[in-house]
Amino acid sequence: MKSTTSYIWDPVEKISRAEMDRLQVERLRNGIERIAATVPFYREMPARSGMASQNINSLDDLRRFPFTTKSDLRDNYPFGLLAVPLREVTRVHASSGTTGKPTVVAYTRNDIALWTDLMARTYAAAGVTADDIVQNAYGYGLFTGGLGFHYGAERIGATVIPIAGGNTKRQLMVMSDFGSSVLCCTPSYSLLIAEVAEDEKLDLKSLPLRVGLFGAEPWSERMRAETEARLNIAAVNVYGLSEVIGPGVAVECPARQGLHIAEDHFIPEIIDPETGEPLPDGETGELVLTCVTKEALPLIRYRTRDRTRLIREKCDCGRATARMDRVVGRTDDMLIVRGVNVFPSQIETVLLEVGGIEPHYQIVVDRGSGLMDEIDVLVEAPASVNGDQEHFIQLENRLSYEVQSSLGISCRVRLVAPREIARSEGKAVRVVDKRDRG
Ligand code: DLL
Repeated sequence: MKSTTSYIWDPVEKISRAEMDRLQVERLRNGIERIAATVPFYREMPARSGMASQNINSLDDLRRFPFTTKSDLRDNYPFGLLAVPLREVTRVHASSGTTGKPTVVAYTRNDIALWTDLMARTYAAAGVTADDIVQNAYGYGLFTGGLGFHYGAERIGATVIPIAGGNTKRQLMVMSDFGSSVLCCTPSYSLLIAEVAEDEKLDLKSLPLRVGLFGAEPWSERMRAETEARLNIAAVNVYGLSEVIGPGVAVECPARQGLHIAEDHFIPEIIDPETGEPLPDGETGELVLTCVTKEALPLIRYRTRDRTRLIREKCDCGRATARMDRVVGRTDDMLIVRGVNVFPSQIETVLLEVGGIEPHYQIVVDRGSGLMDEIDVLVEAPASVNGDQEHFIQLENRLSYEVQSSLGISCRVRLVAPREIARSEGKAVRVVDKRDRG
């Protein structure tokens, strides 16, 4: 792994807990007042919760407000939750949902400036400077990844290559001819880039590439090790979601003890996804975020559906902001197989821990002949094992055993030939659930 020199972009990241609490309460009070005055959906909220903005004196008061969910956004599609007239909106983005219409999000000029600044913080935490050449392979368009990383790179003065995702051979040509030092894309796409580089006999280690800013999908610590080894870079975890702003909500510092949340703009809580009750710091549950400064689409207690935990101990890097642990999955990604909760990330960790495989896998759930749920994990064997039947079977048995022990239910790991699992240029599809399709 190459080293990077991380720095702090905005002094607000270092303010004391007490100062941050004060800032949050003040911003929350103003934010609630503005939202209640401008968004019909939220107008009734203070009355419903018995909580007028003047009475907000501590962060605990936030807990009295109801949650906002993805279906609230869907019900108010496309512009029903805006807190400003449409003529003040300078940009919209959207995230594609699994069900029909996308979720639309909007930004005023100030929101774009804020987002750009948060992305500058992100690059700074990853040690990216004006001397860097940033190859931005996130998708440009309605997805927030492309333009979010683009504006942030310009803000810190780096040279940005807006190459977008896909056309992997061209990515490699540009990387080597332009001398890109930073790669921005999903973690799964970075592995495809590494794979194509191997095919093309391009030695990534001979290139100036030194850091990757990866996010937009869950990835395990093991996957990070794999990525860092294959690309010979430091791989930094970046978190965000369109509804809240896009990438830039939280980023890792070199201490790698969680991702620092931009708490001066987004107030984090962790709740029990079943009961909605707040969980104490350190416990894993669903992350809920409240936007206190955004103008166009400020959401109160938005349920992200991402499972993580909050860490508030002081960090060695000098930032005083709360951190969230790496996302272990989404509450709606959780598979319930024969009554047991199964997280794809759990399977990923076991597979890569056993090792001796390619880091490409897919989890297939189906109803078996007895109508019992069955779970198959397809994982690619490296080319070296492919002809060696004995080794192949041994490895398969070992992987099945380890995954079963970790999940606590029977399941089959099946090794498949190299390249058999579809590659992704954006977010990888890790789970195929065939149970609902008749
Ligand atoms: O994925 C924003 C983004 C772009 C983040 C580029 C980082 C880098 P959406 O398409 O709305 O926005 O998807 C948001 O992706 O709720 C998480 O489930 C997942 N996600 C995002 N970052 C991470 C991460 C963008 N670092 C959803 N680790 C979120 C795990 C992540 N999951």
